[in-house]
Amino acid sequence: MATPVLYQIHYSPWSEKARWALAACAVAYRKVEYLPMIETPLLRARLGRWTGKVTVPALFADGRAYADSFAIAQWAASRGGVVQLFPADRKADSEAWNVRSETVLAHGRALLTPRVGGDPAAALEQVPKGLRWIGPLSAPLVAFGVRYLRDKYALEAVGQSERRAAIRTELAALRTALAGGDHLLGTFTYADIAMAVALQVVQPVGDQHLRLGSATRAAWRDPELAEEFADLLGWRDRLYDRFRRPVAQ
Ligand SMILES: N[C@@H](CCC(=O)N[C@@H](CS)C(=O)NCC(=O)O)C(=O)O
Repeated sequence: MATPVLYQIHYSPWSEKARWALAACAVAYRKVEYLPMIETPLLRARLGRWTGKVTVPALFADGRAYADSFAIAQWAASRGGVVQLFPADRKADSEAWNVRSETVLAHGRALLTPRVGGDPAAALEQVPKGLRWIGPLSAPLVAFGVRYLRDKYALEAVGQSERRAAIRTELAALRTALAGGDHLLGTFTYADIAMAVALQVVQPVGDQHLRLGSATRAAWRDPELAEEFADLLGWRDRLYDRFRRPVAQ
């Protein structure tokens, strides 16, 4: 079998959900870092999708494309491995936790994008290393990127306090379901991965697990939510330390 190829954005939580699932199932793959906006036509061509939204992660494996983190995780699980990421009798629960994860991430993206764009140091860190030579053109490029995300994901359609309230609802459900325990479905599963990674938009996990520029790291933290959900951040950190292993490539 040809090596699967994962188009990803290294700092994006959606890509991290896919990478964690692939690693948990010990699937080896090659990563391709995707440049939003600039490489959209390339990704469209590879996916054969000329209309509608295209996003990463996208995995190309077995002659097929899996263009969503959840589909990628399910494909990884179908490859076998020692952990059972999707217990057969908990299908609806796995799906429901992924929906909660997507809700947190979507609202989180809308909260953090203006923080990143509004901080010159964080904005500069968004420019890929290979493009840093553009120097003073970085600021307008990042401002363009923020507008692109604002329009593509309707970031201003809902107010900030409503977004925080929506995140609170999901995280309160997580707290209740965990009830001080380690796992949502009894053992380590994709439900844990989905919710642990969603907490990235509350406060990023440590650099040993996901490297971020220091200004980016600060901008991704939502002080209000981080304080309120410190217990869940502790759960997330423990889960990472125990279960997030890099895959041999
Ligand atoms: N539901 C999708 C969402 C993926 C998503 O929103 N990806 C964003 C990550 S920041 C993306 O591709 N952004 C770059 C772009 O939109 O061009 C998944 O789970 O894979």
